[in-house]
Order: sequence, then C-alpha cells, then structure tokens
Amino acid sequence: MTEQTAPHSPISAEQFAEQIRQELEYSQGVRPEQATAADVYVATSLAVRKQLMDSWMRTQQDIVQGKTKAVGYLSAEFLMGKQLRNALLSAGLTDQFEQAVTQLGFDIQAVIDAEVEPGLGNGGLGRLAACYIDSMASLAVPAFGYGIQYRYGIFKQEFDAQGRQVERPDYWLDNEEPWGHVDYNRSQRVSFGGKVVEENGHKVWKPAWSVRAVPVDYLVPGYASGRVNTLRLWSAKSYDEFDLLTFNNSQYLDAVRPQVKAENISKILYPEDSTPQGKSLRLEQQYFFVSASIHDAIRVFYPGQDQPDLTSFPDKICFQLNDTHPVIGIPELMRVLIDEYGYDWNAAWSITTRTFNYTCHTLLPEALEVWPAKLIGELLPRHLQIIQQIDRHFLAELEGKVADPQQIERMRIISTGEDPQVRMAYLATVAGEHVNGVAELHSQLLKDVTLHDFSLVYPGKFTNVTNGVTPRRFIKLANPRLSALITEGLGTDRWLSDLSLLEGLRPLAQDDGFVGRFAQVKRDNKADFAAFAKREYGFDLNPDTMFDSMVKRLHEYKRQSLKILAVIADYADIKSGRVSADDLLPRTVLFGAKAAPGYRMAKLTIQLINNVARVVNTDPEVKGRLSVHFAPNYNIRMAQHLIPATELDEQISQAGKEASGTGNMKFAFNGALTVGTLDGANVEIRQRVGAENFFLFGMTVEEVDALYAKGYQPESYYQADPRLKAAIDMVADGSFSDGDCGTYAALVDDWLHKDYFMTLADFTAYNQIQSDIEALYRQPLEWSRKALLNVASSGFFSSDRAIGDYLERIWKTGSMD
Ligand code: 26V
Repeated sequence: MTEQTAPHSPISAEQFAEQIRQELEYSQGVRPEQATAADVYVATSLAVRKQLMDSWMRTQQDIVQGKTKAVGYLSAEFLMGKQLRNALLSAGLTDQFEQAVTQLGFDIQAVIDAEVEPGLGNGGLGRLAACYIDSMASLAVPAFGYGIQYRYGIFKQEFDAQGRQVERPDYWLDNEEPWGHVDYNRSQRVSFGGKVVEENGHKVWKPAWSVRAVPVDYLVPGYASGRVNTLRLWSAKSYDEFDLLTFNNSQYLDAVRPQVKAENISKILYPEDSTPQGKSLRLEQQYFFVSASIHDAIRVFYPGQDQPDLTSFPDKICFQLNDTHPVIGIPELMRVLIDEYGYDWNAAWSITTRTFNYTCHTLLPEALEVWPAKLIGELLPRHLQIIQQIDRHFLAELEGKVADPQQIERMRIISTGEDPQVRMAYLATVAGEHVNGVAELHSQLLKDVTLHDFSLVYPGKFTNVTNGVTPRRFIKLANPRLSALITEGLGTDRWLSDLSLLEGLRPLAQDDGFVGRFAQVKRDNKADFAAFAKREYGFDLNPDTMFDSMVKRLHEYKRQSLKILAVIADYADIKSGRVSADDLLPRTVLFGAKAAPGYRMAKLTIQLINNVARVVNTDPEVKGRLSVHFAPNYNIRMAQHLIPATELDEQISQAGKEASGTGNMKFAFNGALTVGTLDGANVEIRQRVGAENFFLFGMTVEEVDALYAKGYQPESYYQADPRLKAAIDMVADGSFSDGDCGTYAALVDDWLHKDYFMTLADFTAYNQIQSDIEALYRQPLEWSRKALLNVASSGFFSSDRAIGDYLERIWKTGSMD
C-alpha cells in the first residue's frame, strides 16, 4: 500500500508554493503579485489535482486490467461539499498548503472560502453517495460514481422580511471550477422518443432526437490508500445538427430549439426529495445519465472491441442503484444487450440480473417512484416494450409460486387499470440481485410492509446495510481539535482509517482530566461557531448556553414542529408567569432546513420558526435563557461548522418514518448527545452507545400503528396537556404573526385535526425527556463523560464499515491491492 498521507508527503512547502506560482502564470495567466485569493484557490486546486494524477492513472489501469470486480455507484445526486481541504488531506499536503499560501502572502481561510460548494443533492441520499465514494477509494475498491453535473444545484435559501423561504438559483458553475475535467473525447450519444419498427424479425428503435452526454470527471482520492477513483458526472450538450433547410429559411430560432431542449436535461436538480412529480424532464435526466454510464462501462472494460463477450459483464462491474432514480438502467441494459449486441432474451436477462442491486432509502409510500407507462412509451418506446416483457415473464413466474390472485395483482410491475403506472421499486426488486434497506429497522420494515409480497417470493434477496458517514470529512476536517485529542488519547491517528479504534477511548471516559479536555474542545468549538454565525448570519450566540440543533430537510415526518412547539411551550410558561426565566436552562436552539419549493406545510413551518425566533430573541424577559436561530441555506459547509459545536442533537421523527438518518451519526462522532425516537439508525446508535447515554422518548413503531388503528384524535392531546394547549394557542392567536390569526391557520388546523405524524401524541413524552436532559446538563462533567462515550462507541457508523458490508453481502468484491 502506498502511504500518501502526511507527514510522508513527497513535496515540500517550497515546492508546493512553486507549483502554485506555475499554475497562476501558465494555466491562468496571472502574475502572482496580481493574484487574488480566488486565483490562488484555483491554482492550488489545479496543483493538487496534478499531484493526484499519477495515482489516478495507475488506479484506472489497475481497475481495467486487474481481476477485481468494480462497482458502479449510480446516483442522481452526489452532495460532495467543498473539495480542496479533502483533496489536500488525502494527498498529504495540508501542512505544505498552509505554509505555501502563507509564503505567497495570502490568508488561508480566504483561499478556502473562494471555493463554491457544489450542491448536487437534496439531503441524506446525496450526501451518502459522497461518503460512499470516499470510502470506496479509501478501501482501494475499484469504483466509479456515475451521476449528473447539474448546472444549478439545490437552490440557495433566503428568508424574506416575513420569515418566509425564498429560493434563489444556485449559480455554482458560473465560477471557475478547477476540479471537474471535461472529457469531450469520451462522450456518449443518448437518444429519446420516436418509434419502434420491425426489421427482419427484429425490433428496431428509431429515436426522434439525441443528446450528447459529455463526462466531467472528478477525482476521488482515497485516504491513505494511494488510490484515486473517478466520479463521472454527465453534462448534456446538443449535437451540432442544425436543420439546414429550416436555417436557410431564416427560421433560426426554430432550428436551434431542439438544441436548447437537449441542454436543458442537465440544467437543474429537482429540489423535491419526497414527492415525485412524474415530470418528463426528470425521467429524461434519469435515462440520460444511466444510459451514458452503461455505455461508458462497456467502453472501459471492453476497449476497442466491436463484438465484446458481454457474458462476462457481471464479473467486471456491478451497479448499485441509489434508490429508484437510476432504475431505468435495467431495461436499458436489456436493450443494449438485445438490440445492440444481439443477445437473446434469456442471455440478456441472466447478465442483467447479476449486474444490478437496489438500495431503498425511504418508507414513505408517496416517495416510491412510479412513471405513467404512457410517458415512458413516448420518451422511451423500446424500453416500455422491454418493461412489459419483464412484467409478463414475472407474471408467469408468480403464477407458479403465488396462489393468491390479489397478491399477484398487487405485485405487477406495471399496474393494471386506466392509466397504468410502472412501479420502479418493484422493477428494481425483481431484476436486482440484492435489495437493501439503510438501517436494521428500515430493512425489517421493508420486508414486513413496503415490499412484503416480494420478500415472501424472494426471501434471499433482502438484506440490510446500515448507513455510515466518512470520518475524514466529518471528524478530521470538521473538528480538528477533537481529532487531535482523539489521536493523543489513542496514541495513533490510525483511527481515521479504522474507526473501530475509537473504542480505545472508553477507558478515558473514567479519567476526569481527559473528560475535562474533551469538554474544553466542545467549548472552543462553540466559541468558533458563535464567531462564524455572527459573520455569516449576524447571530449573537452565547457559548455559555446549551447548543441544541435540529438540521435536516424540512419534512412533516421529521417533526421540526415538535421542536418548535416545545420551544413555544417554554416561552409560554415564562410569559404566563408559571415558570421563572431563571429556572430555565439557558439554551440556544439552532435550526437549518430547506423545504421543497412546492411543499406548503413545510414552508409554513419555516415561517413559524423564523417568527418564533424574532419574538423570543427580542423579548427582554427571556434574554440569556432562551434564543432561537434559523440559519438560512443549510449545506455541507454549514454542517461542518455546526456539528462540532452542538451538544444536543434532535432526531425526533415519527417512529417508522426516517429510513436511517446520517446526521445522527455525524453528531455522535462529534460528541453530541442525541434526543431521539426509536427510528432509523437511532435504534442502533442507542444500542451501541448504551441506553444510559441516549435520550429516548416517544412512541414505537408498534404503538404508532396501534394508534392509527384505534383512530388518532390529536385534539384530545391538545386538551390533555396544558403546555401543549398553551403553545398551540399562542401560534393560533397571532403571537408570532403580529396579531394576525390567519397566518398559521393551516398549521394549527392540521395539528388539531389531522397531525398524520403524531406530533401532538409525542409532545408530552418529549417534554419529559427534556427535563432529564436539563438535569444532566447541570452536571457538566457527567454530560461530557456521556458525550465522550458516544464518540468512543460510534465507530461502527463509519462509511468504511458500511462499504465493507456492501462488499461482503452484496457486491462480492474487494480491494484491488
Ligand atoms: C426522492 C425524490 C423523489 C422524486 C423527486 C426527487 C427526489 C430526490 C430525492 C429523493 C430521495 C429521498 C429519499 C432520501 O433522501 N432518503 C434519505 O436517505 C438517507 C440515506 O439513506 C437516509 O439516511 C434518510 O433517512 C432518508 O430519508
């Protein structure tokens, strides 16, 4: 194994400074004296990229020539975050960078700040893909990430004067972007529309239009592995095929219209992360990147061969389908094998079903993608035929296995009836070799509920891989102080490649001196975060209060409303004189969350939180005791600042709704205690850190189901808990809307009469656990001891472990070294 990590790095700070100068002059044409921090950022990035190039080329060669099967991680989202610090860490160049930039007369932070974060994902699913490609490179697994280089990533969130979310376009690609290398010579043609005709007994697809998929390659450097993998993001370009006739008729705009349409495909990331809209453009995006990726894999593994023997394809690469978004790849590979390479159905099916695996990331039925068969037929007529044929074969198989005709009907890949729908999760389950959920509880619920019929027919397909997150970005880069303390405590920095070593910190939890230093790290991080929040948002945060954070996408099932109602209840207690402000534990409540632009309830919740913040933060009666802050535009950078400073992490979804959660893991890594329900990976976090080091509350999945069955009446909870009643009344009476009772009427009405996610039913339990939390926080040493035990016990949640599980249970491959 080639050690590529500091302090064994091959180049000195002086050499690195010289390389930066060279890039400035010869790549950018800027004299070092005239350079800005943004120029130095670009030059540095180009220089780091060059440092990684030899490893990248060696890795690519070994992937093609080696005997180890590769992984193609197909994902519509890769939420990478900023690249420079991570690349420096992997290249072992962090110290040299800091010295070189200082030598050149620049401020290190200004150079780092010049990078614009690529926001090519919505939330957990996209960030997971980024963590997984980091781990695959670090474990020397031959792997490609395949996705889309959206021109506009997730929208930039702002708040207007009323506290409402405003979405602004994210112009990230309008800046110089030194990381992505556009490889015009490896482009692929992707076609759409048209019709299928019979020619000599064969089905022949005659598409109506095509786009050029141009790869943009990002390096994925492994940590201490000497390996560099590729993230290949496709960008849509038009072919320069003007209709000259139209052009000569001087109808220029008509002639370029198809070109404009083509380039729209990779224009924008859809900002909905739970309700598929059935939009044609989204299906175009999915097919676009998946088709290009499959052809790319064939090109890579069978170079220059006109008639490759693709029966070996599943031995060369397996594709992981990150949710249903790339599932159109299944009929695409069938089509390529049959129509382009002449295989018969059975041979093609045998190859395809050994190539794909499917990960499901949700439990919400409305998040399972379905596409109208009509739409698929218009956009991809040959694929619809293939899906219909898969459905027919599947039906025949079921008729031999399943007695109940209703069950068979339920399982059809294409629903029957007036407007038939293609159920992408079912297609993936039938054609995939393995199907996995993302936490123990989630995988169990997939088998018992969401895909129950399928688990009866294919019991062997289903497995679990509990999610994980990368310790490189979320401990080492985000929390340098804690990283140094861990290294000192363990006497080695090997924990960064083997996070199970954190267990070695356990005995130190009995050492009050060490616990005190651990507490000081948190205190320093809080002070840093307060300074950051002042600069970025103008917040005045007091680091001597408890930092209590809830950051994640805004969704009713995640129950940001439970948190804000609890805050309002505390506030109401003081305003009514029931409680003295002096008895309140001083607390800073931090929110970060984007709402899908069309999600009315979620946007109203944002508005409410902002207005609660406005009222509470300006009320002298609670000053110093309670403050609420909603940071706009929560993103990876913000996460890296906030998580290390947080003491209490809120994971309060309704049980049975959060598939896993990954924020919970990042907070545990960084020594926050979790208040949470028995949902997703919370269950396993609690198991590992110990029940006594986790604040559990709320209904279980079984209790939730029983309450639905019995008939849930939220208003009865409102009547039964005076604190809850006071809080909701305050929202209803205009206390947070300048006296206007209508502003939050839709929210109040939902709470009292619907409350599908049972916020009200869990409110009392949530408040009780908050008393335990406050009692413990008043014993700082005991609090910190438990927080340290969270760090020591959470090594399991490294994405290296998760990738190890994928290798063993699903991909059946391993390291190339
Ligand atoms: C769904 C859709 C639906 C169609 C419109 C566009 C779109 C984009 C993304 C998604 C994915 C939603 C599913 C998701 O993000 N699931 C989250 O996955 C995390 C990683 O496994 C997991 O930790 C979270 O619990 C789960 O909510």
